[in-house]
Amino acid sequence: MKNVIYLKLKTNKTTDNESYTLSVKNDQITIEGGTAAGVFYGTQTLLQMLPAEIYNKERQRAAKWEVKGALMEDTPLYPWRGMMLDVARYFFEKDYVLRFIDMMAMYKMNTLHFHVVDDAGWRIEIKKYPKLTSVGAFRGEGANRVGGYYRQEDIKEMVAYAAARNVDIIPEIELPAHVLSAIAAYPYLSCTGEQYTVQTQHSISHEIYCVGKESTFDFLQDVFAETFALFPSKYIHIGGDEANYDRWKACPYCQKRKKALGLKTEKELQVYFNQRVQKMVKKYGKTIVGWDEIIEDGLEDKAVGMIWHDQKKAFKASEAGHYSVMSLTGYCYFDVAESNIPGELKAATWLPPISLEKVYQLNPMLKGLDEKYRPLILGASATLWSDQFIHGTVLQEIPLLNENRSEKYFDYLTFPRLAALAEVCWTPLAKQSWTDFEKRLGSHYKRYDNAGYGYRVPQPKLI
Ligand code: TNX
Repeated sequence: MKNVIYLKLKTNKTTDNESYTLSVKNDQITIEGGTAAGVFYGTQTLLQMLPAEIYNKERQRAAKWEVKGALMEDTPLYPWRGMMLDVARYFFEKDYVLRFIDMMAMYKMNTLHFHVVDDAGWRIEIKKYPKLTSVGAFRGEGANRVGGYYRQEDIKEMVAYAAARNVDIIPEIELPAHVLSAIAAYPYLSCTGEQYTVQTQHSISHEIYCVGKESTFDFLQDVFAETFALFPSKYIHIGGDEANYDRWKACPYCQKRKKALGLKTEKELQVYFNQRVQKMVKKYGKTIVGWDEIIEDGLEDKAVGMIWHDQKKAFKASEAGHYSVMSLTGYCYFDVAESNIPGELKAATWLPPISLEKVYQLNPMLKGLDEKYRPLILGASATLWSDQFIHGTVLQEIPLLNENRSEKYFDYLTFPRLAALAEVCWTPLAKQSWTDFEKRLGSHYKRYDNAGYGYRVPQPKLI
């Protein structure tokens, strides 16, 4: 047949099922993938070869649908190409999440880490614990009350939408810290049992789940059961970061537990907590993912550490046989400003700028890491934290946001840094080139313009 586009599954399957071949001839285009994912990635490449206007629903009809002849074989360098969206601190409506999935799919990113629990908000409906959302999803009083959550139906829609674009959504059910929203809803989950309110300012609450009471584990068991019915991912992110042990130290239940287990430190208690959760979710066939705090000490089964503190954590994780995903604060924190040029839009200010070029310099296979650990390095994941958006301080500073277009600002933080991250995760090292990437940036901007995405044009360097 002439003038057709063939989408095919390879008959002789390769081991890498995300790969594809694409051939463009005079009268026929063929995309062949090891799996549907491979075919999908081939179509994304084809879209990029067409004029940028095709990304715009109104302009696409008038565009000249012409593609240059081509023959290519393409395979991703890493299997985990991710982005984290912090919907807990700033509630992103479902439509933005769907749009964000589109933004990822355009770049063949396949993992959305969904930060749905934090001190400032609990975002997913759990039917057995309705207060998690009726109380935990909202903060502030009267006219200042803000928030929102996703009903289970919304989650199903997002998961299906993502799956159709080969994006796996991994929910993060934070524990034991960053959970004031849950504690405000069900005070018995904390050590003191006192009534708290959902966090309205950014700081990390000292209230954490009580590790001494069995009721904490019963609660988590129920939450996981409902969560797993919604998210088919083989992974569950359990947070594990930044636990302050003040409450455990003063809690008779926690101290009794510590003594009974013969543990010396509260840190060991957290390891015990993680181990119990790991066992709990294993029954559902899930592998735990956590911030690098969780992979430091003896977990029974393999886990995935999201390396954020520093590279040494990845070395430790690898030596212990755990997997690593790079979310390093020096490369992957997209809430951080891109330069220190006066007037630069900023979200998080606790870290030095992360320029586009810096993102491009990330190599998940860290320098000095023994080659034998390569299979344990799964890839990279950038974070879009929203803690600075809690009280509108950043909102007022940034003109884009004054028009109540905060989502555009998140686009601005994401693009084109996401393009750099995608290339770092996908393209063979020998073919990565910053100067070449820079030259191609213009074509990315045209696509953003047409798709209606916000983005930041890198500024000249300050001398
Ligand atoms: C650190 S990275 C955090 C988050 C903040 C972020 C702000 C990590 C595991 N925790 O709670 O939102 O910095 O950049």
